[in-house]
Amino acid sequence: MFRRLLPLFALLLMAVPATAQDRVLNVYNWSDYIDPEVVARFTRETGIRVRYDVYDSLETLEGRLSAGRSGYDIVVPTSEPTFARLVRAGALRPVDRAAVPNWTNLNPTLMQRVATIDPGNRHGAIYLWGTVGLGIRLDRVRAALGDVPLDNLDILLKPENAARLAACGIMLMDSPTDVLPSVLRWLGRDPNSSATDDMRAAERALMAIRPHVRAIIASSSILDALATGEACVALTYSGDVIQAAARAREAGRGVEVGYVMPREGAQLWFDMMAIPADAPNPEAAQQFINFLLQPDVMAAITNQVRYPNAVPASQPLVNEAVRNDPNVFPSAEALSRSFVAGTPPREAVRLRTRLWSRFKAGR
Ligand code: N2P
Repeated sequence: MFRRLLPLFALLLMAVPATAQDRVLNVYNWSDYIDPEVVARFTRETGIRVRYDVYDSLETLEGRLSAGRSGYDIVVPTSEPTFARLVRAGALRPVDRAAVPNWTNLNPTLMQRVATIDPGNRHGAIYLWGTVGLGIRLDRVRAALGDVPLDNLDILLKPENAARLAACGIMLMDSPTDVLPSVLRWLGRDPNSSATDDMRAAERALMAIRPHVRAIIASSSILDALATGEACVALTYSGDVIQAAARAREAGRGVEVGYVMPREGAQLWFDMMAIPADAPNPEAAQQFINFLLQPDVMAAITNQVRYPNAVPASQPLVNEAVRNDPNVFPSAEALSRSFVAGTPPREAVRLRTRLWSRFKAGR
């Protein structure tokens, strides 16, 4: 009897997926940075379950990854500084292009830009990109500041403006990595400088507005505060502001949010899909990257989170309102004034972190 059943057992074993772990993909991505339906579709099509965790600053991501053994299969660091550091440290696994045929959908010009820190684009593909700027409550800022141009960081960084807007609610995302370059640029200095003199100037500028700042908080909380109207002026990521504006409109409570891409030159960033060297399930990670690089999938993501992607064939599938929004897709002219942050050396990072602690503490 047992003998006769053996072949049946063998068949049953073959039908069951190799191991439970093979069927789970561990993703660590930014908050509010994907269309949840896309993740559900990946599971439907592949049978791979997705465990999805989020972070909302590069500092948090780096802290989590620097310990090693994060257990993640997919991470989404910004090209500089985080992705660059991970590549240099050998902490990422080269992507097997044969397993990612949709790689050819990527915009070669954009990929060329990130090849400077990842020669040959071996370790990552651009997921989404965007700028750093201000989310503002248009009517309130207009009322407080009068008829001044609302297209640059003077709104936030000129102490007399900050004083007028204090009651209305000023916030900054809690990330020296993604805030200091814009402050330096506004000061007319090199956004990537670590020179003592430049650091002092940035600290003076931040300290001068500190009494007027209501909160220095995670970018995800800034998104919420903009959507509810609790923040009147907030320095954060472009698409987060545009998502907040949409949420505010839907809520119908008269909160009107606009995005300001700094005229003096906005910080431009690229977020990379990458696989940690010790990922438990690199095959599933590659399947996920390949899945995301489909034009219709990327269009769904851009439509949901209001960040541009790097798959040109997705463009016709992006909603017209999103496609024509110059805050989502900056003009060539705005891009020509933008800058990309670099990768400061370790000692400079320490200086910046200390500066930031003093700024947060207000002394
Ligand atoms: C999404 C944050 C955008 C990523 N909430 C910034 N690189």
